[in-house]
Amino acid sequence: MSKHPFIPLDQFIEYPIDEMRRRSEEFYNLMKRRRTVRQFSDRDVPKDIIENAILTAGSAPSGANMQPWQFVVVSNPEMKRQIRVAAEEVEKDFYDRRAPKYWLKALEHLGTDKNKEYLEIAPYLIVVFTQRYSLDNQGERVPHYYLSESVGIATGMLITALHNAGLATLTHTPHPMAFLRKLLQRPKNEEPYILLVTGYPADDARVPDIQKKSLDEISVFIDK
Ligand code: IYR
Repeated sequence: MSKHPFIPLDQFIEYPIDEMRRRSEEFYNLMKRRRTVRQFSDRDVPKDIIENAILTAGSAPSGANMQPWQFVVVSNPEMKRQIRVAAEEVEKDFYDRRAPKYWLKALEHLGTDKNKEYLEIAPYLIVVFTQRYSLDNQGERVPHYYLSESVGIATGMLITALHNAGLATLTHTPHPMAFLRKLLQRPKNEEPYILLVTGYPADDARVPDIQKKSLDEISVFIDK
């Protein structure tokens, strides 16, 4: 017998075609309502909803099932303040000096700037870290594989789960992000990947009038 046991796939559900179609439409209709927001309410969100979303993210496929991610959930006001201060420092440098003109031009219609007030206002900041390796029982390094693919998939599932629960998110990628590892005291095998600002949108939140590409633009089908 193999020393790696396999079990039956008894959790797969096959739906009748009509139901598949209905589910695919309903899910699309749900997901296309997701918008990135930059104005958050300070209303609290029950922690167990965040926990369920993280469990969903943690169910993502990953290279060799190494699950090379760590989610640091910050609701502590002082830590949020410190993250805001540090993020605004790097963003100020980005907007005032580092960013080439064409990049700033590409961002213009989104209304972004160096002010990151929402990092203090939103009830949760979920900081996603990649883990480059883990340590086995002997303290030996176990390499992880396909980090950005794995953590990217998990982050997509996290955003989806939070939206499905009725929460808004903003994917924030301050650059450079090393300050997050320091502030959150993460070990040296971890690197910040993305920060998800999470909560309810502000009552008067406004979003840019932007469109998604059509199916024709984003796909090609090589038919039978
Ligand atoms: N990280 C900066 C700039 C920024 C860059 C891109 I590309 C965006 O889609 C949005 C923002 C910021 O957070 O403002």
